[in-house]
Amino acid sequence: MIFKNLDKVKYEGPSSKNPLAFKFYDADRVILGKKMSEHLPFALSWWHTLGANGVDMFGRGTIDKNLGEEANSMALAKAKVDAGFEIMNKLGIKYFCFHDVDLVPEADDINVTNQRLDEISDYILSKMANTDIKCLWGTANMFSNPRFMNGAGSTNDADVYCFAAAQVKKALDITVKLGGRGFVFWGGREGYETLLNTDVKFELENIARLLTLARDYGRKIGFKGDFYIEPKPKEPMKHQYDFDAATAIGFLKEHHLEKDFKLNIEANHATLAGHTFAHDLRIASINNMLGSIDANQGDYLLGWDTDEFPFDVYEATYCMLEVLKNGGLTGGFNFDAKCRRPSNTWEDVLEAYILGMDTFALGLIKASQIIEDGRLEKFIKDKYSSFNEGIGKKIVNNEVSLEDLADYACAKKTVATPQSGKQEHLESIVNQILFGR
Ligand code: XUL
Ligand code: CO
Repeated sequence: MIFKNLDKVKYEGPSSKNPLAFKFYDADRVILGKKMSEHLPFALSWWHTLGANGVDMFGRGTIDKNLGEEANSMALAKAKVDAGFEIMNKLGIKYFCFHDVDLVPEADDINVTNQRLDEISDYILSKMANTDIKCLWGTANMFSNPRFMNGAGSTNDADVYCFAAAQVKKALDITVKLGGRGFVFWGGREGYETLLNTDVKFELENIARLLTLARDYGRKIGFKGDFYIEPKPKEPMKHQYDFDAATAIGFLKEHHLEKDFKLNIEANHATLAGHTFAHDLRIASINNMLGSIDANQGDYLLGWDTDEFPFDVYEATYCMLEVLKNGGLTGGFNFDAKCRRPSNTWEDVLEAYILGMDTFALGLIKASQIIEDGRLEKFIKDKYSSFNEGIGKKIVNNEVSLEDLADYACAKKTVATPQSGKQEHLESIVNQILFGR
């Protein structure tokens, strides 16, 4: 056990000074007719929480996460399961997400890795049996092993393509075995550095083939959940094919995958693409493809994926506004986030989760207040009201030709500038709701 003296992290309210208590996340509190815990199906990320040890390009790890076991051993893999379930139980987190090779050490022979995956998934199932903890999603790591240096679905090497397929097959088997809600494809190596050595059209078609084969296999073995693409514009590659939500949606529609696939939107990926987090959520949502969220945040001064635990309440509020308007998520909120390198204790990990969960609880509370207040929604509705009658109504009903519109404009001779966009007025309402109550 990691936290011997801690039973459960409890809700103590905004004035509590206990670092190991929730200040805002009150699982049973009802917001807009649903419990907070139902609005916010939080998930633990196996890789950051049980794997990441603070290593960066310039230095070794700062926290020992070997839990008293030998590195790269099955004993450590099992100890991680115990630690993961302890952390989830203590925080009241009901879901977890994993890559295949987060769960077990990868062997040279893929058959040995697969046996290890069978063994560890049996162990995870036995742990799940005594709890209400479930799997949010699984994925195949097709970016760490050197064989994927030229891509996985986009590789030039047909044998490597088969290894990608074998990993996807096994990761799907394990995800289905653990009852996962979803299955993620994050194309970390699906991209390129230079056109001088790349056939972009061929690579995109081969990626689509792999996704189609995965979809067909998943449905064949009874996977009922959603497949997800997780867009990211760059890092590790210079150009990544799943640049952002709009690009991934276009790709999925082109290859007739939009019924089986949704998107897993990550905050820090959206901002790397030059968007706000809320923008990518909105684009996914209006296409009925907002499936799940990787809840983290980036740093405005750094141009890479810092995967910080979210503390920005504005961002969380705008995120939850999109989620509420979307009618919730079929997936959940996975903290694809890690502690800063100098935060090098298990207690820091626990506090980081408390921070993230409290931030999203605040986001939910404030987004629900914005909806109940109604001023923002009314403003937007009124803004487009010229399309409710007259020529506007005819336009949205597709009853007019371009000549009709030109005749209308010429008959009017001139037009006044439209009404004010009132951005500052609206921002002031948001601040009033965030801080005035
Ligand atoms: C990488 C990233 C991944 C995916 C799953 O930036 O976000 O951890 O979430 O492969
Ligand atoms: Co992610």
